[in-house]
Formats: sequence, structure tokens, C-alpha cells
Amino acid sequence: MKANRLLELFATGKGAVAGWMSIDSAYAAELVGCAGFDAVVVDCQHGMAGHAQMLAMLQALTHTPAVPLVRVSGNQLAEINRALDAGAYGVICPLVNSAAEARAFGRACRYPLAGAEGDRSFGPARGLLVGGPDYAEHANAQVLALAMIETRAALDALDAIAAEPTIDGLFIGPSDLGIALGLGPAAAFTHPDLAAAIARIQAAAAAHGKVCGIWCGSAEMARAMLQQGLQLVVPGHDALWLKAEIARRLEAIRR
Ligand code: 3PY
Ligand code: MG
Repeated sequence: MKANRLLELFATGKGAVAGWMSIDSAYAAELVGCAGFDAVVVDCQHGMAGHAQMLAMLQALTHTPAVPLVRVSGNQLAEINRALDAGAYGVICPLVNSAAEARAFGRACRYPLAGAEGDRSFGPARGLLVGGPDYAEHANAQVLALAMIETRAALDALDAIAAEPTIDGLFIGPSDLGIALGLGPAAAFTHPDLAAAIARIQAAAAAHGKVCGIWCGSAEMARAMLQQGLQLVVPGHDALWLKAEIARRLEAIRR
């Protein structure tokens, strides 16, 4: 099976930078995938893509160097299986609030093969195309399962979630986490309460040998989080980049 390059980056201690697709366009995914990111996430929670667009976007990403990931809309076996069958090399699951939910998520990403715990049903249509004929043999080890920590309940169950053996890591949602901490969705990552929560989540992941990623609102935050040792950072999404560049150009013209 074609290897998941993110796992190689994590193993060598190098942080990875991912693009994030809010716009439901295969062409946009292709552009972002060719821009130099280590991975690209198709966001099916807050982004616009439904299943058909997600599939087209994963197809577009196939010929780019970026590892294709999907953030699913929720913790459902069927949706997680469809994303993986469509060729995603990893799934980010929002709002994982307990060890049981982490387990259900992790199991949804794994085949019950060779003694492994798993609920994934077999039928990796595009997995076989992009991964190779030995996909079934290696998918459990190559597919990344990242559980989002972004609520008060998740903070309370943090250690048990991080300990769940079927997941590979934690992924921090700072906007929802800011709300959970009473700071609102736009809290600065430098706010002491948010910074402490991020450090706590990072430490819990590390204590269980798991990776830790984070969504970032800006390049500055992504840089700071990489320097802090987080392994996967996302400097905003396509719609934000487009809006910012339009504003910058109009300002330059009308100034
Ligand atoms: C959050 O910040 O809550 C996220 O889910 C990022 O997309
Ligand atoms: Mg969120």
C-alpha cells in the first residue's frame, strides 16, 4: 500500500502543515494540494462539501503530493467508512467527548483483521485504487484517526480519550474550545486559559504516545504551535485565504 507520508513525518519528529478545504471544489482542492502542503483536509463538518464533492476533491488530490484527509460531520460509522472508502488516508472526527466515543470513532477506522479491534466494513473502492491491491493488509496501520478535543466534556475525559488504542491522536478545535472555556470562539491562542488547555491536550497526547494537531486561524498561530511541538497545524482554510487576498487587493487599488 502506498505509505501515508504524514506517518513518516511524525516518526521523524517533523511537524506537518495541512491545507483545509471549506469550498466544495475539486479544482480548488487540486490547487491547494499542489501548493506545498503535506496534507489537505476536506471539511465535511463546517465546509460545503457533501459526499459527491468530497469524492471529487479526493480524486483531485490524488495527483498532488498532499495526503488526503477528511473531517467528517460527526462520529458515524457509515460516514467514516464512506470517507475512507473514497480514498481518505485519515479522518478527523469532531466533538469526541468520551472514551466510548473515541473508541467508536477509532473502531470505525479499523478492519477487524489480524486480531485488530474494528468495525470498518470491507469495500475500500478508491482505497484499493490509490493505496494499492494490498490495501486491506495495511490500511489499519496507514489510516490516521484523529479525535477532536473541543468541549468541556472532552477536557474532563481527556486522559481516557488519549489512551484509546484505536486512535492515532488528538486534534484541537480552538474555536469550540474557546467557547467551552467561556472565552468565545475568537479567543487568542495566547490567552492564558486557552494556552493552558492546548498545552494540557498536547501533554495528554504525548503521555500516550499519540500525535497532536490543531486548527489555527493564522500562519502566526500555526508557526507558534509547530514551535511548541504540535505535529499537525492548519493555517486557516481556502475561503479565509480567498477573502483575505481579495480584501488586500481591493485595499491596494482603492487606497
Ligand atoms: C474549532 O476550532 O472548533 C474547529 O473545529 C476548527 O475547525
Ligand atoms: Mg470545532
